[in-house]
Amino acid sequence: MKAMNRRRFLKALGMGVAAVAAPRGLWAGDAAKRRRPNILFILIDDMGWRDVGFMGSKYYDTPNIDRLSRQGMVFTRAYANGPNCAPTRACLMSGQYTPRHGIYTVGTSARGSSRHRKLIPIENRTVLDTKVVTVAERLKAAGYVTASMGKWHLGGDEATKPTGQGFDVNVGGNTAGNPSTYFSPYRNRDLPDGPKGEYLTDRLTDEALKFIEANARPFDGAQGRRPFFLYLPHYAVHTPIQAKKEMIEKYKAKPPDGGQKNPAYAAMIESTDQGVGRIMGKLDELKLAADTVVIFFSDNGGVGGITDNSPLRGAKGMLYEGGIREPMIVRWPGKVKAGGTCGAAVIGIDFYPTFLEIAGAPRPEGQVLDGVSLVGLMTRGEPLAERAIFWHFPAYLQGGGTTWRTTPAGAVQKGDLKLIEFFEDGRLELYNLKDDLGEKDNLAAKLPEKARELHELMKAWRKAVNAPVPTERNPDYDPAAPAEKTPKAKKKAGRK
Ligand SMILES: [Ca+2]
Repeated sequence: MKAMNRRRFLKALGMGVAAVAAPRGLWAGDAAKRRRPNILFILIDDMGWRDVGFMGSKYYDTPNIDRLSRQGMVFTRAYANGPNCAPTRACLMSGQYTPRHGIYTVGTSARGSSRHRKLIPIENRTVLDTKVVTVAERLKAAGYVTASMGKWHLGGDEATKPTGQGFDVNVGGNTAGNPSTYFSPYRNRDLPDGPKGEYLTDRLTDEALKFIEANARPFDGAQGRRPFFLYLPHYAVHTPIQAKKEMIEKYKAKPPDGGQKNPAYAAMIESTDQGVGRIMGKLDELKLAADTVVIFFSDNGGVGGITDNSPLRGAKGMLYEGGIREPMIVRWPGKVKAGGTCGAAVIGIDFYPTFLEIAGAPRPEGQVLDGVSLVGLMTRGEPLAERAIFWHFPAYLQGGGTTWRTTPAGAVQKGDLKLIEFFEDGRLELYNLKDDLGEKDNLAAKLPEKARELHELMKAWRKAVNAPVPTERNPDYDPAAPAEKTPKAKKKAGRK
């Protein structure tokens, strides 16, 4: 892909170079165009599916996010494109599955001890190519004011930071996958320090409030109004687990909810929740709530050992549901049913075409978008066309109390069924998520035809998107090598 011209590449795949579509239905005409809503995309880092009150946590207090969930629609089957940070973000920004941009994981794909790796993993990219037309670039071209506030994780030089990839404003985003510290001084070259001891989550909220105020322009006739796209990828609730002291004390006194019992992590969630509350309050105060689509989402599953994703199996770093299923809310007053729930399978790459439709913006010329717009589903309850969704993770991730969180793997989900293929030995696991949300009962041997059908589907998809599967044996591999020591593995796992 790197060495090949993009157009030729797409053409070779028969995926076509889409014609530039005219702005779509919602906002045809100048008057209507002035009513295009703002888009506020709140992305939490490492927040698990059940790490919020509205998804059933009895330990974490999230009254503001819970209120947002009642004012909007909750998606119960929303997926991240990756089981960890960078791939999910690259997919959100590009609208493309991981094999198209090559960001499969965080850092190197060869993590953990080489003696334990049977295969040479596929090389990973860590920077989103500037040739990719990001969703921010499309929205900016369509007249939106764009800002990214928080973690970027897709590049750190001038060309590849948010300001090089379509954002007018960047607060704190670069290559960093986590803050050095949550308390000022931050040691972040893209975020001027605040007063000593200022808390990062509060600071990002303050910056978001300032941006919203500065861009709260009224409808102004012929000039039109410039709506905003505010991408708010909080560093929270990623490690280091650091929170405000007084809030930690509150959770120390609270009974745990299963494996949800870490007071400092709970306090990080509560600070994030307070931020959401303050921002919603600002939208109300400025009378912008009706003109702002708010999306709440997370980038991967909750971290094993820090939180508890049950009833889902697994955690961050795995293709089991606990690694990829996310809490998700869409609030759009008057358009999306308040208090609604949607069980359709949706995934990160769907946001790009969704935002374009909301903005009436054309799709990028010559760039495949792998997702589908959710506007019809959200606003009119129109079911999505039947489709399969895919994950491709040809990399190793160590840690989590065992040697591996995952070895190289791929997954496909269609209807109620999900198939995972582990590339080291070709092992297949088939689950029926409707009957077995916890992925306890591997049906691959019981339903071989179904397993085969999904496997063929996944192989055809891999061919179509040119997804490389690792096959080369690793000469360092030693089946007799002792397992990694758990404490070290855990420490490493927590870092990314
Ligand atoms: Ca993450």
